[in-house]
Amino acid sequence: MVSTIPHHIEGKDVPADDGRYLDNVNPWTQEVTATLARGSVADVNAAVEAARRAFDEGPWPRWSEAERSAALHRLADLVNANADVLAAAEAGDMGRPVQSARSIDIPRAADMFRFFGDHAALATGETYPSGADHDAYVAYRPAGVVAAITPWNHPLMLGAWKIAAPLAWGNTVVMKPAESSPTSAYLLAGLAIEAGIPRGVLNVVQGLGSEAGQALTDSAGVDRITFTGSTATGRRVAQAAAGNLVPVTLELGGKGSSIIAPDADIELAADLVSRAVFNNTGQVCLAGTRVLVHEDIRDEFTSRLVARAGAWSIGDPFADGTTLGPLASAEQHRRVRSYYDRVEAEGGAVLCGGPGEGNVFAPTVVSGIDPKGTVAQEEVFGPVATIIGYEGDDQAVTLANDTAYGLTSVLITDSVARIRRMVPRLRSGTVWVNCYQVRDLRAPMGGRGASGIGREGGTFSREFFTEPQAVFIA
Ligand code: TXE
Repeated sequence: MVSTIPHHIEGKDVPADDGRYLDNVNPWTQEVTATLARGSVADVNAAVEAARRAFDEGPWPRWSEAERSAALHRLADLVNANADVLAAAEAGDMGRPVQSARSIDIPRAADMFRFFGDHAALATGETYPSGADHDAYVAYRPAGVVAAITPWNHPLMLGAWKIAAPLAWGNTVVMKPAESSPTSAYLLAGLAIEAGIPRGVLNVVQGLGSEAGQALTDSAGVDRITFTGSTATGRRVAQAAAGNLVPVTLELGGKGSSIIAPDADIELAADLVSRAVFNNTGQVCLAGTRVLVHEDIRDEFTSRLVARAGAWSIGDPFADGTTLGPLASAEQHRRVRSYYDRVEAEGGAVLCGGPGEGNVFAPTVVSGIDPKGTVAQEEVFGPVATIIGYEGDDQAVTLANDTAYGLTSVLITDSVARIRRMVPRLRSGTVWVNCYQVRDLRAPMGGRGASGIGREGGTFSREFFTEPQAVFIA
């Protein structure tokens, strides 16, 4: 595995311009496993200029959609062929169990390159019959240089999600992975070259958000910004984008509700909630952590959820059989711990779980918490389920909508009437009924309120990463 992680600019490994490096820490062993380039303004400018040259002068935007799609399929093949090393990168950087990365994150990342390549190659546009005198149609021109800023919770999978669509539509990209998960993006950039994607099309700058990330979003050479991360940083990114009048999509935090109706299949509900809240040690923006349970079934549901919480196998992300790793960093552990420490003051009782050694945090079930308190309102981003009882559908909807966020909701019920009545009233970008985390790359992904601005996926990505041009021919 790499011991120094450089930038990747114009197809080459590039050291930090000013020679400064950051430590990459394994969250399980808490040892420094590598150093990474601490990107400066000069590094960011070099990457943006390389992307600009590749866009203005290189072949990529001029290839047909089918040629680009073929290249993205080759990249997908290489991602799958290198699944072991990529999964090890995620495990070492942020503690994702290597088995989960190997079986879920890496193949999903590969699928994204295939899907968006095909989607662009198969897309059609509208024509506008305008009498005998003119032909008119819309063409989707690539927007230019795309800045993609990615988080650390599923580094490769969310990285692929941010870059596959802009690449498919003929843009060039400068990617800034999170400072705590630099490795998989660096490896991916090398695989892109191997796949025959021209130099300068996919550049990766490493470094801190406040330095490299800020410089990238401030850059006047960028035409689009796509960001996934926290709401606080999203606001800063939006301000930088406003300065240059650059379109931006923000996929920010979430505080999703899982509503368990009185007619729900309780076994299914406990299973879905356990996965929705504890998977990836709770570091998932889509997690349905506000568990709203009808009072009639609350006790039974709670005891089944507690049983499931204890069934996860926490351990070394590299070990066979580990289903949950540690939290991704000591900082993340401190943050989750600070919410955990407030549970009692906010009226709640911890039924199971809590902090363990090092960065370990065991699946935690909390009951009786004040729905207006910080633990029930702010994104904990750790494996903490808060159970809140309710008595009627209206109250459930009110509670579900009573947060600043609006990313996802889960509804578990056997009643079609209830589904039809409640779903339209849920203020969230995605609603899963009797399921969780079903993704379809054609569907819009994004949130309302503090969960962000804009949608990506299928044609939604096309609208964002292209400049639609209306053409009238006499
Ligand atoms: O996120 P940041 P942090 C939430 C989650 C978590 C909290 C803090 O609640 O506990 O955010 O995580 C880059 N200009 N989510 O502090 O800072 C940064 O380098 C440009 C939810 O790690 O938002 C990284 O690449 N970029 C979320 C990326 O932004 C900047 C995933 C995300 O980091 C920047 C992550 C700046 N000024 C955290 N500052 C989700 N939606 O899944 C930082 N960055």
